[in-house]
Amino acid sequence: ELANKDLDYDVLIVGAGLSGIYSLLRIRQLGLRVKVLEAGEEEGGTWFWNRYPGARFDSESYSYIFSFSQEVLDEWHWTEHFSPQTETLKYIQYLTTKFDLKKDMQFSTRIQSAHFQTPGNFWMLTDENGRRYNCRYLITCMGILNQPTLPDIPGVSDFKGEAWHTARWPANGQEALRGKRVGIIGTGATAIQTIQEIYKDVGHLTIVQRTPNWTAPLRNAKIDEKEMAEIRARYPEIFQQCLESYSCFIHVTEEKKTTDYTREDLQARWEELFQRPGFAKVLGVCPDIATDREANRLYSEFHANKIRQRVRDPVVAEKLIPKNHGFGTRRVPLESGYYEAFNQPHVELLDISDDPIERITETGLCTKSGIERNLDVLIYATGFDAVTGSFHAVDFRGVDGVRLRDMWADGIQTFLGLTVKDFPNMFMIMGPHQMFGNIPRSIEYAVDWVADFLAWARENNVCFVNATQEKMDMWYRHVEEMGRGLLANEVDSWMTGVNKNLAHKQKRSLTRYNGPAPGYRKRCDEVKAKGYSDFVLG
Ligand code: NA7
Repeated sequence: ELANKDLDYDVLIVGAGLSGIYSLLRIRQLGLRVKVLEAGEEEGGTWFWNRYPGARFDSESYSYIFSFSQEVLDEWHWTEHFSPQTETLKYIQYLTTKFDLKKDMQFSTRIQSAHFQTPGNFWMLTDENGRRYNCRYLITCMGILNQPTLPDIPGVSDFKGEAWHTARWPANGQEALRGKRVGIIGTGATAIQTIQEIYKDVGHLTIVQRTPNWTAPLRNAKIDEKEMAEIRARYPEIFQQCLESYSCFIHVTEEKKTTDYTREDLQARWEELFQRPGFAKVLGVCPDIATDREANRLYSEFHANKIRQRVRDPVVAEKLIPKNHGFGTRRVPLESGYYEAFNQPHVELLDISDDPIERITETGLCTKSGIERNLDVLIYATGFDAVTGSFHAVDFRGVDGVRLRDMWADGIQTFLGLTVKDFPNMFMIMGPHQMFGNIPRSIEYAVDWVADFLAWARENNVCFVNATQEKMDMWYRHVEEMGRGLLANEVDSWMTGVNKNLAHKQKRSLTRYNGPAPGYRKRCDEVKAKGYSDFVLG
């Protein structure tokens, strides 16, 4: 057994996004020797990398941030109900300065491997320059959407114009688009936010859509000093509401069923929700929208009609209406003028659902049937190798050299979404099968849980913790059971582990915990209350 003092650090944290920042704060409070290793040149994670125009919260700013510090809540002024990326990044930088976090952060350090060492029971990390770091405990804070994927189409590297993925938006990006012939591939959450901004600047925009997405109005607004003071006074109430709700958002879900309403009452109710800002129209409806095909069909039709009312060309409108998945069965992004973009003469919808792109050429793209588009700039809004991608990008090896990639080859296995058997002393913040929903709320809970464990371990002279196969199997069954009946789990998306662009085969697998957040926390609290006896301790 190697003594703690012989190791470089007690705790290493990989990633300086919101998870890494809060982990660092909590671990530091325990008086442990800790360091954050971050691939980017600065802190911010998701909000550092995703700088495309229009990037912003879809959740109310004041509910989608940290609650742990009263001082921060008192000091910080959100200027918009749905914070743009620039403001969120400023908030993160303000936290880093306020708590003097940079002295324990090392940037431009991309971890390539993490190997658990026996004997000695410690982690050895190696960065891409070959530098090594060892520690007793490893906390992964790598984010759920941090490995951008390009489309698996021949010729991606042939294109001679400028091209980039939205998560790698260049500093001069918006300038480079001005007056140009631009193509954007993808119509997911990122694309929708991007399109509604860039169409105003470009000469011509071709929007390449393989699958339309449901989306609904965000209804953002500024927050002045007076309103911010009111919000500050309501913080306890806001966080309490988040704590009690299914996925930690402030919107209150109906208790009734869709069929409890008459058609007229339903329309009036939906119309009222539609006018509200944020996720009210996703989370404020009767919960059977998520499970009952007929309820979902009715609500989808309500939204389809909204699209028909906004898009002038009826042929384009029909193409923008999803036919193969219902409202809310994929993550519903919120928009501000997305549909109106399609009413502009210089904006074209290229529907490739029946006519896929055959290749990217030197000058643009070409579909199977021979449709060609010449482009100056090509934007890939093609999503991420989500949730497990950040783990696959690192060579994780546990006890006896077992690879995490192999462990998850037939489906994700974790205990509580926080630990994996044979990857001892490793904790995942926002790992797979963890509660996502309102991510900052989930981060705070997960980090507190891990910090509590570390404090307990020190008091009890424990320096080895390993999950068991039995508990992982139990958790897997529980995750599956919680996801049963949800229409979302029948649909291909990053929530169901589907990304057709990946070179490696990935089995379809639920990536997140689908049950209610209070239930998730109860289970994790119970493990703690039992003195962590579900784990092998040493
Ligand atoms: P998403 O939601 O995964 O969307 C990716 C989009 O790119 C989606 O419309 C895809 O179509 C499209 N795509 C991907 N590959 C291709 C190829 N090869 N050809 C054509 N179209 C393609 O990623 P986002 O970045 O928008 O959002 C991710 C999350 O970030 C989001 O849920 C928010 O929580 C924040 P498909 O639907 O696969 O047919």
